[in-house]
Amino acid sequence: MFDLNGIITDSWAYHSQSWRQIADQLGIEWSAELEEAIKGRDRIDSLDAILDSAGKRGQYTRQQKEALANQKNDIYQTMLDKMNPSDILPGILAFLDDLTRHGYKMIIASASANAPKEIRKLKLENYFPLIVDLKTIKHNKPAPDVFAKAAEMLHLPPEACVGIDDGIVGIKSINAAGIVSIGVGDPQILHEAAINFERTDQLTLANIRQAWPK
Ligand code: B16
Ligand code: MG
Repeated sequence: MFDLNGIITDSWAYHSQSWRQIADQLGIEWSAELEEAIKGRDRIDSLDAILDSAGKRGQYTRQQKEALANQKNDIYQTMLDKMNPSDILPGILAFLDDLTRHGYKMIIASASANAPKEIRKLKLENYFPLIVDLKTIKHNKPAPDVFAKAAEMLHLPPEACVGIDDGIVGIKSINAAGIVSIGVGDPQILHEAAINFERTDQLTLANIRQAWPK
């Protein structure tokens, strides 16, 4: 089970740039902590985290927040138009090919409503005919719903699955679903992951087998 942004492609950088523009517009200072806090969170939760960082959540009505979230998505969609297969992160295609050769089932478990469009842009539909539809779940990451739904769609029990994510909220979601978690990124930040790699090109079956929790 694959998270999308930060694992398959680097569109996390686009998300972060888009939110930064909104934060600037609202006069809210950007920080590394804020960036980490919103990584992998859905759109409204991300906006709430940005407003909370400046104690401003109460100053905005639901309609105003929806307008800001839509504005962020418009900025993001413009960046997305340029996305193409060269945006796939290092080692991912080789890993997907290896998993396919070994008969593993694969699915996208992303918090992003833009996931189907991104998979088409990256030309990865053949690997990922299955993408969790966010309309079918109640709570986004860090709740277990996205990964639990992914297991259901694969017709597998959670303990037969492995989830890969670059965000702490994603790792929490995988763990809460009873699935073995692989974090890709800073091991101090992703310390709740069962297995950790710093970069996507370290994602290989051999490395995973070697790091498998005893
Ligand atoms: P959208 P992932 C997440 O995708 C991103 O990491 C996060 O930054 C973004 O806010 C969220 O999707 C929602 O995205 O605004 O496109 O619906 O990492 O779960 O693949
Ligand atoms: Mg991610």
